[in-house]
Amino acid sequence: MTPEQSTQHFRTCNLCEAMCGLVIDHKDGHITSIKGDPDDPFSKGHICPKAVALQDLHNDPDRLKKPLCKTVNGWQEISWEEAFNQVVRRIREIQEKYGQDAVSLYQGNPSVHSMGSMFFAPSFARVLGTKNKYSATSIDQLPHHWVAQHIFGHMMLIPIPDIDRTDFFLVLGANPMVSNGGLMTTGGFSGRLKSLQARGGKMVVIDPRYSETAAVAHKHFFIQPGTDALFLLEMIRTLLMDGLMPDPKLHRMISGWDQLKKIILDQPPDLALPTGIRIFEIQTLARDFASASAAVCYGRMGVSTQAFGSLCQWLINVLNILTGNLDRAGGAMFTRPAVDIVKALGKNGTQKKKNRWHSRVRKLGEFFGELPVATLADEIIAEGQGQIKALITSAGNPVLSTPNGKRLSEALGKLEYQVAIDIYINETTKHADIILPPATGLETDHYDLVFHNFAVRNSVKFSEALFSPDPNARYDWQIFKELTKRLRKTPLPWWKNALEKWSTPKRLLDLALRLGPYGQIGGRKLSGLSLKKVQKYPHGIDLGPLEPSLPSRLFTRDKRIDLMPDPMVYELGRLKKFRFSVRGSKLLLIGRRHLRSNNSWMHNSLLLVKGPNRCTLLMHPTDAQIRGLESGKLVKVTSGIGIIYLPLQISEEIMPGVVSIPHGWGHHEIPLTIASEHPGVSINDLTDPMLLDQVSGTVAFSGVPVEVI
Ligand SMILES: Nc1nc2c(c(=O)[nH]1)N[C@H]1C(S)=C(S)[C@@H](COP(=O)(O)OP(=O)(O)OC[C@H]3O[C@@H](n4cnc5c(=O)[nH]c(N)nc54)[C@H](O)[C@@H]3O)O[C@H]1N2
Ligand SMILES: Nc1nc2c(c(=O)[nH]1)N[C@H]1C(S)=C(S)[C@@H](COP(=O)(O)OP(=O)(O)OC[C@H]3O[C@@H](n4cnc5c(=O)[nH]c(N)nc54)[C@H](O)[C@@H]3O)O[C@H]1N2
Ligand code: SF4
Ligand SMILES: [Mo]
Repeated sequence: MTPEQSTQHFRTCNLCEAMCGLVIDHKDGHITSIKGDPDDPFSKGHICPKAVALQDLHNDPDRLKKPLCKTVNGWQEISWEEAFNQVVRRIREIQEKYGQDAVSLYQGNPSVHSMGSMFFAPSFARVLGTKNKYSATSIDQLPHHWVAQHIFGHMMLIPIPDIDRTDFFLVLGANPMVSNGGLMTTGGFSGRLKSLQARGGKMVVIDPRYSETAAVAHKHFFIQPGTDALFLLEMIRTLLMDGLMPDPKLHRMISGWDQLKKIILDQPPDLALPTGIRIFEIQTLARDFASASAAVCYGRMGVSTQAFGSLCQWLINVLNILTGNLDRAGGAMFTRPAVDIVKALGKNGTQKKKNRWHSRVRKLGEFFGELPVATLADEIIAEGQGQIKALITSAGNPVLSTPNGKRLSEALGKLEYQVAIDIYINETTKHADIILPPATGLETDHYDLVFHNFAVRNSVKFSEALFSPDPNARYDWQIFKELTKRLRKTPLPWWKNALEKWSTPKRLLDLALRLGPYGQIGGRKLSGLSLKKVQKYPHGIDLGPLEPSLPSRLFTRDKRIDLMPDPMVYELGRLKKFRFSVRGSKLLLIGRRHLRSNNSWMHNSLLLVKGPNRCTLLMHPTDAQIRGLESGKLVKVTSGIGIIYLPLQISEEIMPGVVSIPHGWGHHEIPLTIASEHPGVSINDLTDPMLLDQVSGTVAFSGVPVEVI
């Protein structure tokens, strides 16, 4: 295609954490192709099918463009002015009648992929002033934050695997060949893995399923769901028995070593039996890991969202630290992004006083102002002082994404008022009284404020909006800004008012880049970064590999890494009891992600849902045979929470005793044309809100006991 016929647009895909660069050809407002951008220095041409579906999202006739209000005659379009007036009036009424905390807020995953939401939602949350704040964090990466806060002193100081330089990549409970990495922004995991293998490096995968990542690994071990802490403890115990001492450079930077050594050496030698992996295999793996010239252990959803999520993430860090692999090339390293959230948050990323408040019903502790979403339904249902009467969801679908979603769906019916800031009428937003739909996707300027902080290489890129939104549309940030202004009780001082008027995502980003570590104001170089400068590089700018940064980057008071936080002692005790718990005849349920799904919300694209039904129960042939079950037939799956029916898929890729169902399905009674033709069922009608990683309050999705007939 010649340039006269078509125009090219370069941007970063905002759908998952991978930050892939895209080349979009378009003509007269129509997209003619979406491909990976080979000139993007970070992702080097990588793309997945979801990015191609960005055009379906853009053109989707079911996507909302104007505020909708629920009336006795069904949904009716209203003006933004009416919508803002209504929301502000109702929120005020409810807070005046029942108190500030009666209004709750839930922020979902796409919030973090939106620069506008990242800049403007926090002020909105502040004016709401509610203690009932929830997000997808407590069904996802919360254990990483918990551990980062406790050992490095800052909840965002999370080390990232330097996969471009490692020789030994040990992966627990992650499937980056499909997910493209979580808290490891890779922009093309498969290419990076090929380079790792080409230089003689190894990847070893620990997973109850022979996943797409296991299939390309040097070695894969099946593990009993929820037993990773025992596996990690045995790795560390082996190395300590061998006389491993912390690297001298790191020794000066750690505290708690003696206590850690004692507690781990006190563990019994048959500790790891429940994992199902032979102990000598774990010991060999530990020695291989420790003797590699650079090694890194990495664990994601499968180890975070289990009953010992924080313990696992702590042990992963301990293993990396003790083997000298923290803060060195090829190990686990901290990033130096152009907008550095760790620095920007500063002391606000450090919570001195823990659990400043608790949830009313289950007494679960807050963490950085948020309560665990596993208890949102309880807070809506249980009557009494402090009960939630109104809910605002923004970019979230908790009915499909949180445990016992069915109960939450029923609870939403009890609310006096529900607002959804969302682009679709879906399983959660259909219960709302009003929906405020933002302009999104290709209509937005994009900068990954969060994911550059978790990327395997430092880089910077800004993407302009490709299409202008409908003239009447509002962006998320405009919605938040307007609601914040109208809800504020006391007027701002003149200068704050002026600042608020001046602020737009672009202006704030420019300021953040200038103040950042490569910036014109804060940086070393006078010719440093500003938005204008970044805009001159539509493919992005490479800022180099990750660099050692300790101890200066630590936020602990004594500038040491706290190897042995107190709650972990308690968790080790709890783990001991768990080892002896009897599992009985139940199967253990785990999840699974597919390349053509994006949590719950991209199933209205035909490109992504066509082909055989993916929402199946995966079961090992032996388990199917024992139960007399046949592939393709509907089976009944029962947990302590609920019952669902779905087709059976028999495969040796899942270990005996374990079954798997993908999440994000269950599109019933919603007006999304394509999604409702491919409904599937929701795994979260089986998962249990009472099963938590107790220290952080994160949901244990992995290892839910179920029966199948
Ligand atoms: N059983 C089980 N449950 C899980 C998981 C699992 O592995 N197993 N994974 C968990 C994880 S990791 C996550 S992150 C959560 C996700 O859980 P949620 O964040 O609650 O849900 P999503 O499916 O991401 O839904 C995103 C919503 O945002 C809307 N949206 C999309 N773009 C925009 C936008 O630009 N602005 C606004 N305002 N809205 C937008 C979509 O329409 C959709 O309603 O699910 C979790 N749930
Ligand atoms: N295509 C696609 N990509 C995505 C998403 C998506 O929905 N679709 N979602 C994005 C989001 S929000 C996130 S948070 C990331 C998540 O990224 P990942 O964590 O890489 O994704 P998962 O597929 O959930 O991987 C979890 C793995 O853990 C295994 N597992 C389950 N239980 C256990 C256990 O007890 N122990 C061990 N060792 N393993 C276990 C599962 O079999 C699975 O292979 O992916 C992101 N990328
Ligand atoms: S891997 Fe993620 S960022 Fe890359 S193209 Fe796919 S959805 Fe977009
Ligand atoms: Mo996630």
